[in-house]
Amino acid sequence: MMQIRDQFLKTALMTSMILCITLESRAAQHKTREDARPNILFIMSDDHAAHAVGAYRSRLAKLNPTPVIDTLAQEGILFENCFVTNSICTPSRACIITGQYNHVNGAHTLAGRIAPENQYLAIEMRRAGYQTAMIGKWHLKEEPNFDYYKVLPGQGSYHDPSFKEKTAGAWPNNVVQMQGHSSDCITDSTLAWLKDRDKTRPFFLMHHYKAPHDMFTNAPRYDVYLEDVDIPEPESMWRQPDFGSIATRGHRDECLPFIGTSIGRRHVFRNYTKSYAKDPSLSDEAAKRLAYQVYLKKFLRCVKGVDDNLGRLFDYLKQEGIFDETVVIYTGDQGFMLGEHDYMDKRWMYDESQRMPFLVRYPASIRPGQRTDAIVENVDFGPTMLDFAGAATPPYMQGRSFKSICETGREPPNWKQAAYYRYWMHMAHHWNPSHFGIRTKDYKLIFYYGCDMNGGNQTPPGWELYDLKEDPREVNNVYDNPDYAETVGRLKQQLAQLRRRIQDTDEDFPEIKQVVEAFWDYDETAKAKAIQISHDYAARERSRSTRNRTPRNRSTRPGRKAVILPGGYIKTTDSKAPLQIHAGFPEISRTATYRISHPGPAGFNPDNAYLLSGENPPQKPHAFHSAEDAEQPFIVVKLEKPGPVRYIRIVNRTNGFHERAEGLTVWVSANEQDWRQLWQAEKVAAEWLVDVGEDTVCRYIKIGLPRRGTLHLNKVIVFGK
Ligand SMILES: [Ca+2]
Repeated sequence: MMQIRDQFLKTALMTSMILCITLESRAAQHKTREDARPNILFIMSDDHAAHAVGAYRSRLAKLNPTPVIDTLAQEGILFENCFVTNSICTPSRACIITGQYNHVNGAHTLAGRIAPENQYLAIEMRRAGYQTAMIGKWHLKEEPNFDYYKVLPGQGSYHDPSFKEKTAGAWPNNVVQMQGHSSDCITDSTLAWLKDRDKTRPFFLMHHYKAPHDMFTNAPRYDVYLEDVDIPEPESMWRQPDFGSIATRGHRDECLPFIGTSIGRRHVFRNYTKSYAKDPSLSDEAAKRLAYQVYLKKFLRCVKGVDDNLGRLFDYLKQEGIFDETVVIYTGDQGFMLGEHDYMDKRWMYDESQRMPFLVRYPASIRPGQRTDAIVENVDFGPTMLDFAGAATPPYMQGRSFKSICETGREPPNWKQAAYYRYWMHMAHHWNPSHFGIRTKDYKLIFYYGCDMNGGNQTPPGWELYDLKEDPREVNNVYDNPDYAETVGRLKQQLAQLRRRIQDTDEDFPEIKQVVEAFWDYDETAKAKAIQISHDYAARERSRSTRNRTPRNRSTRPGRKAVILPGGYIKTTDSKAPLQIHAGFPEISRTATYRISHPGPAGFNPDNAYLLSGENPPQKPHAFHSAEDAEQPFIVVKLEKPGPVRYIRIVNRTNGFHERAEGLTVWVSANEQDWRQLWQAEKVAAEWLVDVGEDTVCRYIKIGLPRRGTLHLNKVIVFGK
């Protein structure tokens, strides 16, 4: 018995000793591994296209725009084929933080948002033992799920920006203000956080600039940068005989004036001569040249501010001795057209807009001076950074780590040979039709299905194929060339498979699905239908442009400057348009004034003054754009005197953009203090008629704009007595 007990004790002792040793060695191992893990610094700017990074050797490289960023390529690896899956801000950021494509993470458009519990990359990094921080432009609308954050609200301001800071109270009222240019302020904020961080643990830091997003404002020290320099022009701004298709040009080019924001005067509504080359005596060619020069210089001055600030940031990391212990990544949230094809802005699947700059420096495992043509997508960023942190890719992420490509320059077995692309915001803002497509190393196949999410506002569906080896500038669409028939067939098949694999099959968008199916094979019937859609679209837009240009309209617009009265009320622009009548009640809002809760460049421009006037807003198809991130956006209409109000007509733009009406509400008040809610929109519509009912005497009418998403109000008309 004693022997057995001794044996038991001995065994127990041995077991616990082994256990102790195991635990100890695990702890030691863990400590060593944790200490050895690199910091991860993910730097992203906004709209900084790869061809505006010197290391990408484009026509702009000779200007030496980014000497600091270029050192990452000299000392690390540069990705030549890194692609965004949806070339616009919020959707790209959503892909990065979730590791999922937009049809899965739900952020199809600028209105998208990612809830804290879905900010997987930050969550997984924290789980892996990293301290996490997000500083700068965020644009995912919900509170960042990081240990520390200091983020711009929405797009943020270039000058004296405010931020929401984790340590300054509860979201969303935790606002702090800084003085100076946003690129300087964001860098200062990151340096402050770095100095203050827990130095016993590795960090994962997302450092995001607002620059060089448009509505450019550079820091004053860059005012003279490139002043006397002639910025090289892209050849395709002038010459590209076989570029595009019926989808982007219309049948026999009839839609050229109505698709894609232009540099020159091509696009009747949206072109940059209107901002930067207004002199009507300039020839078309001179106006285009001038607008291009002005635009590019403004853009590059903001780029320079980013690059210089990164010099400051890298110097700090070197001083602290952690530059070599940090995986430093530089990227932009998407690419950007800089005059190529006479286009400006992102959204397109053409290379300049689809390609993201992507450079990584980590001398411990990445050899200097490498370049790779491996195809990687923004959904792969999260898995790659987690891999550097020693963490596995969670199963719900659709991307895959390319850490081994960074380290070896070679693609692992079964690495992707194609990138998927999809743009949803049909004809919004910059007049780009919705499309999807596939990009391999050799070819690009684009399908413009051309409708909004409800199948509306159709533009002509069409296909484009570019042979990238023969035609890297994408100026010869060879879709209809019989020599490429086999390639077209193969790529279509590959595209369909890819869509199935990543589950982008439009089950939630039956109207789109119908259009896709009808125009997939693009036989003679489909072609004829596309021509008819082209005629219809061109006629629609031609009539709109003629309306906007008639001398009658001009003469009835005496002043383009809105008059702002005390209390922030805006006097509407005078109008000679006849007053409207509804059900026997005349329009009584023409003499009213109004105020908006978020005045400023983003929420207010002189066009808004037409909201109550009976005139159509010039140039822009909407009078009021509810800021997508505003906390409480609303408009108050103040009638000239109190009186019975019977109907309110609210006109929405509904220009095909997937608008939302969730939260659109109308209240009335006699004194601007006690509000009575009258009505709430159930769904998006071109316009709403609110039946106020009888016996409603009021002076103030408040229209609360959607809290989620955006809505473009064109007009508010109040009928009463
Ligand atoms: Ca962007």
